[in-house]
Amino acid sequence: MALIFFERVGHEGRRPSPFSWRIRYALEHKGVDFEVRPVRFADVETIRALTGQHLTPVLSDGDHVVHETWDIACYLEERFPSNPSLFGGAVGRGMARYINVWSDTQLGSPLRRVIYADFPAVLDAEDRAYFRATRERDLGMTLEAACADPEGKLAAFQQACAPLERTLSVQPYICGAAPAYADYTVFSIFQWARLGSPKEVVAQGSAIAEWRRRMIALFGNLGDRFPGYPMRCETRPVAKASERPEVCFGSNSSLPAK
Ligand SMILES: N[C@@H](CCC(=O)N[C@@H](CS)C(=O)NCC(=O)O)C(=O)O
Repeated sequence: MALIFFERVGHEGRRPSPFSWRIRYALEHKGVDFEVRPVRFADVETIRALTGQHLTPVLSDGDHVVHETWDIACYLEERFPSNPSLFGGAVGRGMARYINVWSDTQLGSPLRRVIYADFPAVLDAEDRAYFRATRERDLGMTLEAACADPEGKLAAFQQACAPLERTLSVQPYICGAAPAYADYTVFSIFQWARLGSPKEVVAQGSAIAEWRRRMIALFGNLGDRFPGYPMRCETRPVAKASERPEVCFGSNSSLPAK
């Protein structure tokens, strides 16, 4: 029986969640078959009924259901020991856990303040009010206030990326010669930025930019499998201003959704 992967789906099939991306890459790395069940925030009762909590992604394997991305990665590693390893042994697993925590706290937190005001546009229309209300409650301010001073917020994020830039300037992947789970975790943060905002957060020509390009291309261009940030029409040539809706909801990704 195939594994079932419950992941957050956004507007027109977009995949906006960084947590889902790291597990998608892990599933491909392991080379296992899986079926996808896309869920919106509004489908929370499906997730609660399965796991007793509200966060996605969730992996279901017959009677066994796992949530929390770190636990899902560990489950995959133990369930498929003969498939390519996500961690490369016990030491690698310990290091990957640290990188997981580092990327969520040290990269994810400053990135929120760069992309959050742009993010509702990639969600299903029914989910936008929920996203805004819960995130503004957590931030204690509006999404727009949290993202004020965009240059300063971007500089703070790029400062947090300094150890990554230094590492990737001397080796192709965080895990060394080939990518593994620590790469997938960190890449998921950059994928969140790339698909959740029109802003470019990576400096052109940087080692991070090259690594991100290699990561997108893995597993048959997995990073581009779903639509990108909706293109703003004002960036396209349009004959008459009166024919120009504010947002086109086209895609800036090269490949159609699957
Ligand atoms: N620590 C969790 C975080 C998962 C998480 O935050 N998931 C988001 C993805 S959109 C979610 O489901 N949020 C639900 C909500 O905010 O109600 C993990 O690694 O799995």
